[in-house]
Amino acid sequence: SPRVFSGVQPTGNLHLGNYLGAISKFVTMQHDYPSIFCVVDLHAVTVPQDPKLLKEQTREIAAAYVAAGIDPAKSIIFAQSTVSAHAELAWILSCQARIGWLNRMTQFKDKAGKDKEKASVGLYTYPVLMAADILAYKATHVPVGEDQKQHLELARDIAAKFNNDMNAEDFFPQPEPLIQGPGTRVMSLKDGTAKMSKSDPSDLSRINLTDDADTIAKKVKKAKSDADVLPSEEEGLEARPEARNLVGIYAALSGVSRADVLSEFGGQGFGALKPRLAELAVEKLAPISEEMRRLQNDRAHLDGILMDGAERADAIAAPILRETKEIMGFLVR
Ligand code: AQP
Repeated sequence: SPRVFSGVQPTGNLHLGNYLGAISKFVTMQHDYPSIFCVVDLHAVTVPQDPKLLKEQTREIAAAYVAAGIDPAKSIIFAQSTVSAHAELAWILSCQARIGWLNRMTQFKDKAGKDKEKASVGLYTYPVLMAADILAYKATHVPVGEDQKQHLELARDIAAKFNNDMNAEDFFPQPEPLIQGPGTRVMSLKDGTAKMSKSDPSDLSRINLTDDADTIAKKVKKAKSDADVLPSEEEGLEARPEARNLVGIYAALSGVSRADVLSEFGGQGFGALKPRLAELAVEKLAPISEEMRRLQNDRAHLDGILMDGAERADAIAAPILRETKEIMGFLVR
């Protein structure tokens, strides 16, 4: 039976890319499928985190989920480390995944830096934990940004290898990535060839979900663009990464395609697009950031959502883990 699973890391600086590529999709998908949305704190610690901040950042993602419109009574919201099946299944699946497969993962290459020998083992096996996150619930649909496509393919390979090698036909389903629309790869506002990212040192490179209206307007105004007018056809954006990005953001925020945006703004310059984009971004994001602030002041309420979610998540994952252990030949308790 269909089930949605996805997650966001509690690493601070939650931004427009995370919203358009992931969280906004969660909000719409929860109406069509039983859904599980995780705050992936085990993934966050693959690079050093300040323990004092991690709890707050975990609550921040939970607040963003709820503020964006995920209904915690309907969908499950919880923190990854509170359900032990993730870590346990990750070990079992790490014995299925091949070193050669992991060596091809581009995110590791990007995040490990120059001296790969100094990266944590966790950063290297990150995609195996991600496969465990999904397969622990036998999730079938995984809404993610474009950057996670390769990891999803790996999860599919791991599931297939487990089913095949353990003679457990169709035990794990093939999880399907859902990567659709103009918001699946939002680029930096300062460089149209770099992904908008939490770790970019320049705050002007991204719109944070916690930015107020003035800050959002300022960042859009200062966003890199070019001197040309906008084309009337999408092909005209091909060699213009900044223009393509701003048009894409406008399209994603208003729920239309790039072509639709160009049919409105083609022939006009950024002087016309940018103020409208700023208005739209404020209109969509300001209510979310306001609600996030309100929720973050009510820690007991947020923790209640996360603990209730953990129980409901565990109730789904525990029997699947147990069956996995039986397939492996482990004695089960
Ligand atoms: N720029 C983006 N455009 C569209 N989707 C994006 N996502 C991330 N960046 C963009 C999607 O957001 C979800 C959660 O991401 P994550 O918390 O796992 O972190 P990440 O992908 O590592 O995010 P960042 O912001 O890019 O962080 P750093 O700076 O650490 O690399 C995922 O579905 C992701 O695809």
